[in-house]
Amino acid sequence: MQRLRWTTAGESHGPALVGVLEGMPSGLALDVARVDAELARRQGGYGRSKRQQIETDRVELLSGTRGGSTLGSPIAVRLANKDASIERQEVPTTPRPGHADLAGCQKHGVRDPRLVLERASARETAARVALGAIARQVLDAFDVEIFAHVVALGGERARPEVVEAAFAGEAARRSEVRGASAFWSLDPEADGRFRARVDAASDDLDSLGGVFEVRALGLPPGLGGYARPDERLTARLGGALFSIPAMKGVEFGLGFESAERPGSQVHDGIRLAGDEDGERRFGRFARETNRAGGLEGGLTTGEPLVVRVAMKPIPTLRRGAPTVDLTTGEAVAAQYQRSDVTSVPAASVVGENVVALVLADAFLAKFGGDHLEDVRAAFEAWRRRVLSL
Ligand code: EPS
Repeated sequence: MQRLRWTTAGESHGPALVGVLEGMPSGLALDVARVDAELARRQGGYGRSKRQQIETDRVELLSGTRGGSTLGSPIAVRLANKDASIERQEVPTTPRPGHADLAGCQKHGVRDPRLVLERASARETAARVALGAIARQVLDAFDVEIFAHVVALGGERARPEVVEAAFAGEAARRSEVRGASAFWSLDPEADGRFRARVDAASDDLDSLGGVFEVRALGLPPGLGGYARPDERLTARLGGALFSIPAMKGVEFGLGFESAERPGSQVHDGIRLAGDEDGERRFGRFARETNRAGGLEGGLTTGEPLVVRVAMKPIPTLRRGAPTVDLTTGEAVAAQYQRSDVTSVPAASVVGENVVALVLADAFLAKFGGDHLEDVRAAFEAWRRRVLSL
């Protein structure tokens, strides 16, 4: 059962983006600076376009709070576009391969891709980040950490042992390492290689994709559901991640590699854990490994959620991609105004916050109540019962 509902509206060069989040409990003291920090991270990363120098995304809360705390009513947010030039934008008659331009024009029977691209633009993801950064504050109250980082860019990869070491360490430290990275990665050495790839692609008037990973630590087991197909967290997270523009692949844990191994090398052995495993395991059962990426049967296992997402290169190419002019039928190069060389770092921030929306929803579906204290009481009651099993 879904507890949270969210929607966004707004065009890339319209007056503003807006978002609405319904179903949050009352009594949650909202940290607005935390929302703005996520918006700033989304605007960052090496290889982004000049648009990000124009915008300073800040959330304006329109409803759902009083005195800084949630009321339990719908939370509406607004993000002003400084580049609100929608009426002055020229009509681009050359649809970009890889963008929604052509299929969108065919869908509506129009020859002006601007009627499509204004909404298909990934600018919309700013509103989703704002909603996710609000929703995740419920999970903050239960010490759930959701952390995304870039693991590959333009064919270069972060070193897995460096990434694992960062996750074995303190949360504050990994946040610091990522904060110092121009790519929101955990591997400073890889950043040098990423930068070289972006510079080369920029010189070639080209664009680059990559892979980011989202992990969620401290989730209780049993979130999600198996009774109805649409409760399965694997499906819900996959759907949410694929709803971010330009995402081409999502894998949990071992992902595609699990199709190549025998079962004995895929499934995570169950063991009884000692008390030293501490609070984060919520129970005595633990796993030898986490190849499943924290999900079995559409439910969280209590191990970290690990999901990787592949992003294709941005379709707007400075060199111009082959296309056809919609008005003349002439073979031409798609026009270029401005674009990112890569936005994988930004996409990782979007991924982190849409995962937060889905996980906050799953958490509230299990433990939800009207007030945050009701959520806490339900959670504690469940924890006492399950811990004593
Ligand atoms: C984006 C703002 C847009 C695009 C980008 C995302 O800015 P503009 O079109 O004004 O330069 O750069 O859009 C896309 C990647 C896309 O797919 O359309 C932003 O704020 O993220």
